[in-house]
Amino acid sequence: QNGIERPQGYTVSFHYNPEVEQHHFGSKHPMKPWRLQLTKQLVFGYGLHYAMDLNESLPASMSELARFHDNDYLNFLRYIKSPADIQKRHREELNRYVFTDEFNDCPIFDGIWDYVTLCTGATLEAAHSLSSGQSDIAISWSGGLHHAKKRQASGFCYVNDIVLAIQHLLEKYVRVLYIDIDVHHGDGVEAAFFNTDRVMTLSYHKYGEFFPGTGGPDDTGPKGYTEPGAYFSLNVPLEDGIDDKDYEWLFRRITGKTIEVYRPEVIVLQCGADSLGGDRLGKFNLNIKAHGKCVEFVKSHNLPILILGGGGYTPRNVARTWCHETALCVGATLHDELPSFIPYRQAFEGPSHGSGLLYPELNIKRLSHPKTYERKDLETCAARCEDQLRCIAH
Ligand code: V1S
Ligand code: CA
Ligand code: ZN
Repeated sequence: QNGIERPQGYTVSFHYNPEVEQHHFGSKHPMKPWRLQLTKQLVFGYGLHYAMDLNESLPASMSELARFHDNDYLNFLRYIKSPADIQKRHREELNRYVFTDEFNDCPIFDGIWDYVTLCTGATLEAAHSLSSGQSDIAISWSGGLHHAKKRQASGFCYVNDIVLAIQHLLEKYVRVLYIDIDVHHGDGVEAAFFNTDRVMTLSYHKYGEFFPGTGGPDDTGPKGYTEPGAYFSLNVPLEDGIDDKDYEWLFRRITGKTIEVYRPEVIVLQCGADSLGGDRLGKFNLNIKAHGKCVEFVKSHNLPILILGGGGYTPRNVARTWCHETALCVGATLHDELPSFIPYRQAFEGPSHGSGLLYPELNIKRLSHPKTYERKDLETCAARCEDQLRCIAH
């Protein structure tokens, strides 16, 4: 079994459906579902599947999706059949629900309903695995689609699997902490639980002339300060070029304090890999190990964790990151040389010049964005978050 053993004392489950990987948003679109195939190939190539319960999940049902989403919106996604359909029918609905232009964030593509129901099905199954006590850490890399709203697609996300999973977890747990390390603000999740203190949302993201434009320092929840959700939305807006050392320092300080003050019973961690250096859309400079340190830190609190994917637009780096984080979940140490027998091994190359792997290792280092902040900005940011957390301490 390649030296990979089952973790002792806790169970990790892995939820996926290989059909998801076959869908295409379009050649110019940054979202590439085949990054999930690369991830799975690495996970299996390293033998990590021996250390987890593997679950090929079913699509989510209409009634499961309707627990958050509007029926008319779901029916639109369900019955729009192909891009050709768009030309003939649905023009009015299209503008209402997904907008349209040449570089559309949320295009209609073949099999869109299968895609959204399969992504959501994997996350819901993972949430159920936690709530039923079957696993202690449940992983769904096709989930983490944090921008989708009740009746509108946004930022490559059509159905908000995270909101649906948290709704399920709330049937068992009193307090759910949602942490989001995608480079974008987790606006859809924040909005869905804005008015409750049973879900605390904590998002780290780039802020300022960057999609979706929300998640500023004053975005802390409803402004009537006696309302239940007041102060339970915590946002950490960051500048371009944040590096490993600074991000780790900030993440440990703010997340540690949040867990101490909020005392969640379960944690949902969105691990968007667009916060890595070298990402096609992101602006941060994190390396794979630093991204993984966030997973390790959350895991060290010994609470049930739902681990989700999200953004990540340089597929070879996304696969490396999520494989490394799967290994952290099961407690395995991986050798740095990529397994030699994985299919499409050349997909792990960088922009290559000639034959042979340019980046044959798991832990490649990529720095690409100039740093545009100073240490004192981070101190101010951390202090402001701690002030906010004092408002909910009881
Ligand atoms: N940044 C960025 C970006 N790039 C694109 C894009 C590029 C090419 C295409 F063919 C289609 C779209 N869209 C955006 C962003 C949306 C980012 C979504 C991130 C999702 C996530 O990682 O957080 C979770 C999965 N959209 C915009 O910036 C909006 C526009 C304002 C500019 C781009 N055009 C295409 C739409 C309007
Ligand atoms: Ca985020
Ligand atoms: Zn993102």
